[in-house]
Amino acid sequence: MLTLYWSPQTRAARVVWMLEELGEPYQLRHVDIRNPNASRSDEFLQASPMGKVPALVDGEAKLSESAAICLYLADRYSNAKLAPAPDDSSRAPYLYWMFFVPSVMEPAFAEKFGQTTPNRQAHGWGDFDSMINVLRCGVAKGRWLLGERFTAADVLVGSTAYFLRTLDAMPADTAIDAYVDRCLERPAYQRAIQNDSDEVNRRDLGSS
Ligand SMILES: N[C@@H](CCC(=O)N[C@@H](CS)C(=O)NCC(=O)O)C(=O)O
Repeated sequence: MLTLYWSPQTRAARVVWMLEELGEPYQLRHVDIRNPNASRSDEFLQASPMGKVPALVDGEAKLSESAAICLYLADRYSNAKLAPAPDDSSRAPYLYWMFFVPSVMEPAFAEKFGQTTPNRQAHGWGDFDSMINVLRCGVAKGRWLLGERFTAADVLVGSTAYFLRTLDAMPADTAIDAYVDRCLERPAYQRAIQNDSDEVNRRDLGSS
């Protein structure tokens, strides 16, 4: 059984969506990240040396970083067809979007809302407005980032865009709004969002 180290209302929600899309059985292990003095299990820290959620344990495989986890799961559980095969040319845009979230979306967002000075040429993520423009073009091409095919890249990009929307940090944009709405229509995403709020209310899971 897959184990996801998780905390409510965090980036772990992305991986819950991914797991729901896969349809593989999994269990959540709560990590009390809001209490720095709470103990952390050895297994959690082996999977997540930074002590952050999400972290995944799948037998001998242990890893953290939400993008790495989604890449791992899509390849490891390939029956769900959430990743193009290495010899498929659409693997190239797939990888681009998988890396776009941690390499561009996240730092551009942190820069803008941390009110630090943008430097489009020097910073690897460009700046927030450039990031939004690239995202707008990417989601305007088809139903999903790779056209008709939904992949793990949509889990990462869609959940991050939705997160920005919930913070009122996403500029109004017809194409991005419609894309996020399409993501929200997916039953797996609805289950993941529901689970997150159920667990917020219950808080009865085992701790790390
Ligand atoms: N780059 C990481 C970021 C993970 C992250 O920052 N997680 C936050 C919650 S959203 C966390 O665990 N914070 C607690 C801490 O740093 O102690 C990823 O994408 O998984």
